[in-house]
Amino acid sequence: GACNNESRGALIVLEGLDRCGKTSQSSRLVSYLEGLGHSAELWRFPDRTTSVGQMISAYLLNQSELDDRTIHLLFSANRWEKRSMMETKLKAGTTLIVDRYSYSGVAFSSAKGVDLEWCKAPEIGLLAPDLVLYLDMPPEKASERGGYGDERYEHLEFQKKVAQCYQILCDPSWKMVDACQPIEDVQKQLQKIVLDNVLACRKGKPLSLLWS
Ligand code: Z5A
Repeated sequence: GACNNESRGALIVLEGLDRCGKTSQSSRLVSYLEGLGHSAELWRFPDRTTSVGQMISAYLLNQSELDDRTIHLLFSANRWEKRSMMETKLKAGTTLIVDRYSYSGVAFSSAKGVDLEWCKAPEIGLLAPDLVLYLDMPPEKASERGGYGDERYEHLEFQKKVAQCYQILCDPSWKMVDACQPIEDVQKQLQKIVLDNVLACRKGKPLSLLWS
């Protein structure tokens, strides 16, 4: 109802290449918001704790092989299985800081050559983020950071393709932040953008749906 909507939380998504700092920045943002007295939670996709998430995790760890479209739909299903909880939390006033979302889904699958519109289709009807923060970093730099592990997509050549797909996907509403800066400088820039957005959502900005 109107009353709930007036105090809803914000749906804030962090996107970017592997190693750009999403995880570090997301957890700092949650602490920052909690420090200001806002209710906030850290979410991440894939959520490897569900049964769908365990299939995704095995695939990423190269423990299973799946057709490109099959794994794409599993990543999407992993968001769908969390959708109602997401809406409940937002309407109860909790801001969700989400480490990767539908944009990762589309960028990574289309980087393999799967048609972009086909990739977007199963995401239609999920909650649209109020804010997308893109941690911008050249793939070469990201690959130097802490080194890649053994997961499936952690290769420079593939990350370059993913970066190109993100460029196709991004729209003018995305906030691009230079992720090559020191961790505290990136955090300061994110904090200001995030706080403005949280306050706008509290004032009654309506929730909307992907893909619009
Ligand atoms: N994927 C998909 O295909 N489809 C989908 O729908 C979704 C995902 C949702 C798993 O994601 C893979 O799934 C991912 C996309 C695909 N594959 N790839 N690549 P994940 O979330 O589990 O993995 P990740 O996103 O690649 O996480 P990550 O490697 O942990 O990266 P990060 O979270 O962006 O970075 P970080 O852990 O915060 O930082 C990395 C290191 O850099 C660490 O040592 C930090 O201390 C350091 N760091 C961070 N910031 C800085 C700054 N500013 N300066 C210096 N050093 C820094």
